[in-house]
Amino acid sequence: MSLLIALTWEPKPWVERFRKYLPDRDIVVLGENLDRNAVRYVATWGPKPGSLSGLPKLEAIFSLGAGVDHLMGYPDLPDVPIIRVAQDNLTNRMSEYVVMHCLMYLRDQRRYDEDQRVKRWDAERTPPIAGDVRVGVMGFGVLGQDAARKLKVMGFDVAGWSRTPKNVDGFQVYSGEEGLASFLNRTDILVSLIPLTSDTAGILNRSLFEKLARDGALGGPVLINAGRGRLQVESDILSCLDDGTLKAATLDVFEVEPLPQDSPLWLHPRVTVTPHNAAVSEPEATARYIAEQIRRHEAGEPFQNVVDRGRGY
Ligand code: NDP
Ligand code: OXD
Repeated sequence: MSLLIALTWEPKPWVERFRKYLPDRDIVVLGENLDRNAVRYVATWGPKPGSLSGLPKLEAIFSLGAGVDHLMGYPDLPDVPIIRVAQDNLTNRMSEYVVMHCLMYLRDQRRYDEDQRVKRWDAERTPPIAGDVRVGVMGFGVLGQDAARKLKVMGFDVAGWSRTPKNVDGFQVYSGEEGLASFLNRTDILVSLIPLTSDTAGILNRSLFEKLARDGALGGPVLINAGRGRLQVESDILSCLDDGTLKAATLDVFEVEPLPQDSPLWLHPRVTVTPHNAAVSEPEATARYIAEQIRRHEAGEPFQNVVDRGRGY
């Protein structure tokens, strides 16, 4: 029985790691001589249309990332459980990214970078402390809650927003449409960690930015989007930066990736661009996690982190 790797990335590191953690299985890559009847599991990211069909013994599909929007619109998606990545290696990377960018805004680091470039010694400014800054984490799941806990250790005043109501020790969690305006109204730094679904596409738009707090210690609201690019309306981000509705933005994800060369986001003085690598799926940790899910399944235990197809995440 085999595990099929269906990827748009270089498969070699994945093949090596899956062979290490599943030594008794055939690890096959799509495109190689493939016995479709032998495939029991698929590990995939952005599979080409048709590549997941005609696998009669398939028992599960593993997304190689935390997000599954790359699978949700997939034609003829086999009716087997879809399991997403939720493990510490990826979660810690995301929290590092979120905490770092919140601290950069707190301490106005981009401005000091510029001062250094022009050899300007400006010791007059006193930045706020973290406790003066309200961070709103939009999407209070695995990644959002871990980032929130680590932001709180730094002293930030953190709240969350999720689809359904939840009690999370130490945090005020707003939920649903009815909680959104109050959540935004108390937010100086908006951190987006929600999945891309039919409900969330385009949610990061002018109308939402206009509801962010205008009385904060940073002198204007800031957006950090490390969720998905199609959550954001880039023309709205640009116009909101121009008219002061937003003070700055850190974007790891974009409507079109790689970010096109002619995008004004690249050179905008108040935009920080990173190449969708806030939290990469590292092959070693991800293969270990998937091997453990297969072990659980074959021992009669339930898979963990199964995607709800109805919700789309
Ligand atoms: P989870 O499923 O654990 O959490 C998702 C959260 O979003 C939940 O709190 C959920 O609410 C909330 N949510 C979903 N839909 C809505 C909605 N319509 N309104 C309000 N809240 C909503 O996912 P993860 O935390 O593991 O990952 C989040 C996303 O991060 C991924 O889907 C992916 O897109 C992105 N990501 C980006 C990476 C990068 O490198 N840039 C790396 C990894 C992930 P509820 O709790 O009620 O279900
Ligand atoms: C993910 C990602 O969803 O890397 O894991 O974007």
